[in-house]
Amino acid sequence: MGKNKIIIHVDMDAFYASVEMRDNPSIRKKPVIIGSLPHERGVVATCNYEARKYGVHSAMNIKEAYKLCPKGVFIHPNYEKYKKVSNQIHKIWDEYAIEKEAIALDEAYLDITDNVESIDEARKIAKTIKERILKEIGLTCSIGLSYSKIAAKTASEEKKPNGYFEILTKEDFVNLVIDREVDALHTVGKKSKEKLNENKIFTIRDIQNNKEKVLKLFGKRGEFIYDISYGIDDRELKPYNPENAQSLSREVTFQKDENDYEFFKDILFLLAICLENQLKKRKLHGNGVSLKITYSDMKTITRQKLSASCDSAIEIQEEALKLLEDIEKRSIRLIGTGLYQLSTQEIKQLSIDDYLEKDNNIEERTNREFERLKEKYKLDFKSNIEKLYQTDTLFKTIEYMRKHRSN
Ligand code: TTP
Ligand code: MG
Repeated sequence: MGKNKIIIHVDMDAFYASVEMRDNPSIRKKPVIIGSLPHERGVVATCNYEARKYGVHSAMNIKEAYKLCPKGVFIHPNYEKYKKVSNQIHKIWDEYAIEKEAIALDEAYLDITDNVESIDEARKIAKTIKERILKEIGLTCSIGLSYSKIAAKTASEEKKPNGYFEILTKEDFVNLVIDREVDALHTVGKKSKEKLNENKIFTIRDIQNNKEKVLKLFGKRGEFIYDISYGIDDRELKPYNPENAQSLSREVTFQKDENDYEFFKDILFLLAICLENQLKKRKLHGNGVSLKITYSDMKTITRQKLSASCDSAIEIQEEALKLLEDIEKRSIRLIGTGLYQLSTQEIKQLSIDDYLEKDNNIEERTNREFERLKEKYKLDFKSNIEKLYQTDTLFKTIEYMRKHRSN
């Protein structure tokens, strides 16, 4: 108590792209786009700053990226490699942080309050972290030094790439952002921005001057938005708990080999329902989905994919289906899906909007899927969901489905 917090937010620059550039000097000066290849379906995971000059950005359709930047070097992501690099980076961060909240492979908050006697010492730590990451790992990052999470994140973005910026007081935070648009606050996403704009609240100053309106529009969350507009943010870091660093998976071996890939979609949903249940019980988030297949000839393959959203059955199913799409299509004796990189927080920092939007959507999509299955198998999965959590019942149900499917 009493002592102000000192928090560092650190975020690697164009992370996946930078790793590829580091490992291949011939592409360093070119626009580099990580994601699908131009002739494939898919999106941009990230791109380097050269490619950003052409307007390319994360989550953009790959065809559009190609149109904007046909000379770009398009590369498939190599998650295993990024994970390894991420581990090295996190090790360096761990040496300085009393508490660390890992947000993503390439991003974290470090609480260094009890590690330093003065801001000067904090500055030295920030500088050392930047230097060590460059020297030992060969990558650049951007660092924000501040008194709170929100201001530290704002600071680290301020001078990106290879940036360093400090926001040491609430007043400095307010002075910096007050005339920016409302979504400069890292809790106001697209939807909230629209809602605020519809109510003639455009800037952070407008939030400050319209407390009543903001509270009316957003309820309890409005208080948070209002406080944040004054730089007030007392949120603690949520440290990673290594006890939870495990994975979960469910699989089923069919009584007879199967070649019906539509049927696998249904099975993946049921397996995902069990995973969702386990996840909720343990209050965890999954940050990656895996798929395991054993073909009739006993050849087994596993595929995995990091994903920002895989906490609900429907999301797990969707991610697993994407993995299924890319494998060799032949007869299968076992199918399984799993979650890995379990953590007490989600890997990507979603705005509250994203959460709301996601949640609405998820319920709807989940219900639609239950309806579809009910229609197809004449079974009410939704009302009997508890029973499906029991492996025995699950397997029996799947066998029943195998015999009674109608297409
Ligand atoms: P970010 O830190 O958001 O992006 P970045 O590191 O590539 O670029 P910068 O921070 O300099 O703006 O995300 C980290 C990695 O996460 C990114 O390299 C790729 C991955 N990612 C996706 O796969 N999809 C996405 O939509 C986003 C935003 C990131
Ligand atoms: Mg980054």
